[in-house]
Amino acid sequence: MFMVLPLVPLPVSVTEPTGMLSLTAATRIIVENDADAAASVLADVIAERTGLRPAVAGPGHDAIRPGDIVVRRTARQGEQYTLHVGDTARLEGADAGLFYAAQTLRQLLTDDREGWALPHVDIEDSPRFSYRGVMLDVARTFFDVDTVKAFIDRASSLKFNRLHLHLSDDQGWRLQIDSRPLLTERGSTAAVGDRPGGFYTKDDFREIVRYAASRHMVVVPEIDLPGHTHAIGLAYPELVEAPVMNDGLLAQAKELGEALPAAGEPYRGTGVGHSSVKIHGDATWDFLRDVLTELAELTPGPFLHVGGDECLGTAQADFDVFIERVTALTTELGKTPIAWHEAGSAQVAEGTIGQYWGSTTPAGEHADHARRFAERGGSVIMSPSNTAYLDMKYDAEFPLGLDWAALIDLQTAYEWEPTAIVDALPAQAILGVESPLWAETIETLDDIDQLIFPRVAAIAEVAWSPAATREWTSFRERVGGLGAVWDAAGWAGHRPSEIAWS
Ligand code: TNX
Repeated sequence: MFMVLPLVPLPVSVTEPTGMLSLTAATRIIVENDADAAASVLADVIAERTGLRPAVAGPGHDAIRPGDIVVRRTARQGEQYTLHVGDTARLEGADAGLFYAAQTLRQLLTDDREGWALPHVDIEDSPRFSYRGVMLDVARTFFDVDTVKAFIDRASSLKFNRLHLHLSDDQGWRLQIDSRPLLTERGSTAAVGDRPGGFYTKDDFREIVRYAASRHMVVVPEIDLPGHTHAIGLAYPELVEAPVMNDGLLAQAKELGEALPAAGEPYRGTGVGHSSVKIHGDATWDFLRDVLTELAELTPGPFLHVGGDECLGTAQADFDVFIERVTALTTELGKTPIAWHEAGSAQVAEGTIGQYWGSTTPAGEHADHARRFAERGGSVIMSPSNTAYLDMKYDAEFPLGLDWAALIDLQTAYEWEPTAIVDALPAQAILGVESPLWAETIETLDDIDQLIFPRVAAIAEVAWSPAATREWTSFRERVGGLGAVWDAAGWAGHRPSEIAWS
């Protein structure tokens, strides 16, 4: 008689519901052992969905009563949690685990004829992969701090724990750097088309980092190098090569119907691969040391992403020299470098993480490049562009998005297995999964929602849930039940008609 519980990502174990716990005006949240942060998240999500705001009772509270929700911080490690719902509800875990328990409870809230309730269940849960990322391209479109926070809210509700920010590209440089003030003064003014430019001050960036941390997301900042660097040239022309022109790039410009990038002028097109910093110049390396030092200081998380993609006019030997040196520099600054998989052609610094963005059927040298990171003691994040790219269209008619990698409907976003893409890459060398949202075709938070919902939920399950339990027919029922959760949060997005939405 019970509906399928709309839990996404599917927890490791969930018992069959046996009864209901009613939520009433008397429902309290009891906080034990400094679980205040999770308790307040829980109060917020319950109020958002039900209109009932439970009182929060801390140390010295009176006896626990039936109907209370107990949030208890335990010595358990990391992201695992348990959630019991019977006469009372009980959430247990460390800080991140409790946050995830609250997100799971949010999905369990149900409005039956008698009012709001939670089904009696026992849930034990922990993630499959430690790296569960989403990426936002703030270079092609500059998204303000509030929009980034909104993106964090959406991703963290599905238990993503990494926020990769693509902070620089040909169209714009988006982060204040004190030692190189012209980067933002001259390099941040443009974006794609007639969109406004913009950049984050250091305080803006710290605020994003703080907010992300409060939702258990680690910020992974990316400075894309050595290509995607036209905006650097607006500020410091001596550091960059003249725009590259070859047959491939000419054909690309023709297909896009766009003008070619011109030295010293902002680039507002969507082409890729024309630009590079001067790989052998000392001035370039002084610049990179200064920029990456400031970025490392601003970034509490362990990762710095140094790009490495689509250097279509750069000689292989020069590219390899650059990657070897920039990953070594990043390591020297105390951070773990991440680079797009092309960087696997080079002797990356030991421990460098590769981000694979090829197809689920690797072409050319893509698989070799991905394996290289594991051979060098690193690991790989899987972002296959034909299943995990949130900027691809759902279908040919969809008004937003690109289609160069694939059309990605919800089932396509769901039915892929991160360990089955690159042959002979050991399963333990797969650090996790990331879903990038490139911003050539999107301008607003509503556009973001259109492309991420519901596919981001499919990716969340790929990243979190045990492989053996993943099943499309189960997912499609459960995700449909999330429509009401997203509506209550004000997250619109796309609701494909093949799903029965609540
Ligand atoms: C490829 S995938 C890019 C980006 C574009 C994206 C658009 C990758 C590492 N680079 O420069 O924005 O396609 O889908």
